[in-house]
Amino acid sequence: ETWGFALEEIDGSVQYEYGAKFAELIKEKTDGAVEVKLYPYGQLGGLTDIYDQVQSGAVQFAFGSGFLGGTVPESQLFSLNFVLTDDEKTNTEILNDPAFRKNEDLVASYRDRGLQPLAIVPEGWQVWSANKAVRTPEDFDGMAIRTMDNRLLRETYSAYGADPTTMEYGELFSGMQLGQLDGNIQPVFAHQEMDFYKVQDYLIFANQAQFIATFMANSEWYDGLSQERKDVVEEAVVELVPWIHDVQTRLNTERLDIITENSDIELVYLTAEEREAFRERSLPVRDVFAEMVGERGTRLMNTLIEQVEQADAAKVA
Ligand code: 6CS
Repeated sequence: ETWGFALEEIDGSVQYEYGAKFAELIKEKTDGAVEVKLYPYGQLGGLTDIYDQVQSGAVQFAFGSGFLGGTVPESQLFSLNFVLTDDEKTNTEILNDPAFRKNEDLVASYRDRGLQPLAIVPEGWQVWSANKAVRTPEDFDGMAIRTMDNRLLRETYSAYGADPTTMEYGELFSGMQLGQLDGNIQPVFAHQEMDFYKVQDYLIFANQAQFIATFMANSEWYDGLSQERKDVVEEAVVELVPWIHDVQTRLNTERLDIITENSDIELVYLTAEEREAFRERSLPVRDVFAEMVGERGTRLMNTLIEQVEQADAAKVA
């Protein structure tokens, strides 16, 4: 038996590491009866092709992140800025606590589109790149910054004063090289492995959001699995939560060293005060989300916000 797993990223990425470990765990837990075959980004077409293929059952599993907003509008929740805590480990735990990961509203919003959400995978902070040091919303003025294809991100970067531009992942390098784009938003590992840093002068750390992908299955196929197979998938998913957290933090740290060793790119870290100016501008975008997704999605957003508040309060106590 072979299960196909489509990735939005190339060999060596966080999603690839996750997929390879998932394959290893599944093989082990089924005594070799199930093999998971990975399809790294590019093998099955573009990003939306990946979602089409998991929806149609051509592959059993896929990752879905920013571009998934067109397919599962509620998934744009993971594109909201300044919603999570400042601590990546805490965020990973909140998102994968059964209270959120198995939340009825979350599951229903994916299942309505033929998808079963299994895990929520943060892959590191979203870091801006640009050809100037962006420290204020005014610095974004007139900048063509590439966002993944969802309305929430476009609204967010418009609120910051930039000109959001959508482009496929595989076209970004030339888009920046040719000057069609002035800026980009990626976790550090992606700036490195896709060579984006070679055509940009600054990396700007605002800790405004983490890059978050949903690990998901075709729901009809998933429903048809035996309880034993479902348990195997669930066990692997649970084991992978702390495992991928460690991998992503290590990859993002190591790749930042590669970037600074191989280029004279400048690193800019926003102060708390500088971040605040962006945070304020991001708040009205929550209303845009609510308006786009209606009652169910709004309830889900409020659940997440509550859990973040509880985690922050527990930390202070
Ligand atoms: O920016 C993008 O389109 C892609 N970036 C990453 C790090 N993963 C997948 C996503 O589609």
